[in-house]
Amino acid sequence: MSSFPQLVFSGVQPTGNFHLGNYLGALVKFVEMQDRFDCIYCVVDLHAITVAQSPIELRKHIREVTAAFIASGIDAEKHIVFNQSQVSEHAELAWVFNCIARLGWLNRMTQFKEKAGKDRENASVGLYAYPTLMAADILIYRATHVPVGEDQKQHLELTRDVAQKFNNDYSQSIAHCGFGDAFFPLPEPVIQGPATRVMSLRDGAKKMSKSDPSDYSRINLTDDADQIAQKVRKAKTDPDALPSEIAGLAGRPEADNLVGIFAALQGTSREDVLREFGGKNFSGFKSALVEVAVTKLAPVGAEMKRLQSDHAYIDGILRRGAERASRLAAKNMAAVKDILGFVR
Ligand code: AQP
Repeated sequence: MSSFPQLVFSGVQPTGNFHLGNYLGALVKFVEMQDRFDCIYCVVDLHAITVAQSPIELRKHIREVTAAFIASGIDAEKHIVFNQSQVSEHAELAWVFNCIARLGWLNRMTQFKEKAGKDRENASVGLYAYPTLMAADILIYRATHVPVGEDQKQHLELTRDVAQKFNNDYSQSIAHCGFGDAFFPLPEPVIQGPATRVMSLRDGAKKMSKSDPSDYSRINLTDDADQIAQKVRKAKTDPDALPSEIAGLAGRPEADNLVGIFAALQGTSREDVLREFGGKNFSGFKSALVEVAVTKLAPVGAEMKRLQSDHAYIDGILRRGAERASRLAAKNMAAVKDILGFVR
């Protein structure tokens, strides 16, 4: 298959309660990858409206996520940071992909089943078609690498299926238009590290999530030192001491989760954490976890709060990023139209 220049794309929804799972599962990797790749990081506001949003809150959350990107260390001069709705080619390519993807593929998506719940008939068409828009977000830039949390793995597989089917269905036209044997790369998910699936602090079987009604289930990036300390101290655990080996975490989801969070925040492995805390009880471990969490997160949260109130600064980043993204997206969309046989 043709080779493609390496390019990173990922997105975060502006749906409020930006939490530790989003930070460790996505943002930390966004920052790491920016030294090695050209990167495009997107605030995916079109995805946010697949469920009801208040316009005032949505505007606030778009700025909040952008501020989180910058406060975490993403360089918006070197890389591209923008919000999805400012680049119309995302929605345009999503329509093309709605005509490529099969109903059977979308029917298998577990995120739709979870989010639609029992009231499936009342879910929006947008929520159902979410994965084809996500495929368009990535493929409109012909991106090759996508850093995400574990929960997005299935959507990434669908993105690869869409790219592969487009390349197959239009192979002759792709060659005729001068793009060799494939127009779209098959993007690689980048799901690595000790915290690819951070769990709720109240229930080790549930993912830490923005929409959990209990604020004690998650650490928000904007929580101050006291709130972080309270949430860690109240986090659910079991009565046993911490094990010295990874195998000892089996069947102990809450302990496993806190060890993973500690390792990710400290930049070490779970093995190292257990080497230090194996045999000790949770109260000492939680105190150490509070210390590392406050040291790591409180400065990011404070900077995020400062930046998000500077609307002119944040909106300027998004506008300039959108101009740069639009140039890339327009070129690729024009090629897709030629491949499909549209007259332009
Ligand atoms: N708990 C998590 N652990 C690790 N990574 C996670 N991500 C989300 N939750 C966790 C990753 O964060 C990135 C941005 O996610 P998103 O904004 O697309 O939202 P989401 O996955 O819908 O986030 P939530 O918290 O799970 O929201 P709700 O409650 O609405 O379902 C993605 O890379 C995601 O993998």
